[in-house]
Amino acid sequence: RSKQGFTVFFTGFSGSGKSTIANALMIKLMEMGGRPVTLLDGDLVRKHLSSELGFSKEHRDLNIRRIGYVASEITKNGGIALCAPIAPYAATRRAVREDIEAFGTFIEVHVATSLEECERRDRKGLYKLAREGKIKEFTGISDPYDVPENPEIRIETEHADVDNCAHQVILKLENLGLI
Ligand code: GGZ
Repeated sequence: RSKQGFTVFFTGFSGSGKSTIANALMIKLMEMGGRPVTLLDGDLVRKHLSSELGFSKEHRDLNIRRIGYVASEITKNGGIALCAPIAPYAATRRAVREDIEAFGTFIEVHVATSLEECERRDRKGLYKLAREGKIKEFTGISDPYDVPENPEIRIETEHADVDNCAHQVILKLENLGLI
């Protein structure tokens, strides 16, 4: 009997490491073979599915609900969906969880890199622009982020390398009998 589908949903600040960990996880899962793995990365979703959207609460919610819908279809068909948007609103994350749990397992992963650390790294220079007011509604600076209260996994990236972070997710998936 083939295994059920599932969605791993990463949430965290810009620059927290969501995409990097999700990519490393995707490679590990693909190497295991068997089931298709789809990565719905924040950047690519914004480009291909949500190009008309900005960063108001309404637009972020629409973006997240679209990601949730695609992930639920993948999950329904027995696949693996990895999502990596900021997803700042707890209520919206809960709605996506409900959409997906109708068909399979939802694993919320809080990439808990602190705002201070994300801003210190500032890989894309966006925090600087946000501080200068050149980017409005920037998550953590001038827009909210609801810290997940009960994620299935919380990753403290300041104490682990990328491979180790991805491995933490693999262990959880094994424990749940999903892989
Ligand atoms: C947050 C923004 C903003 C604002 C542009 N706030 O590090 P990045 O660049 O590549 O990731 C961020 C990405 C956030 O898009 P998401 O689709 O993940 O957000 S949400 O889940 O809230 O819909 C950042 C960039 O877009 N970016 N402006 N104002 N991040």
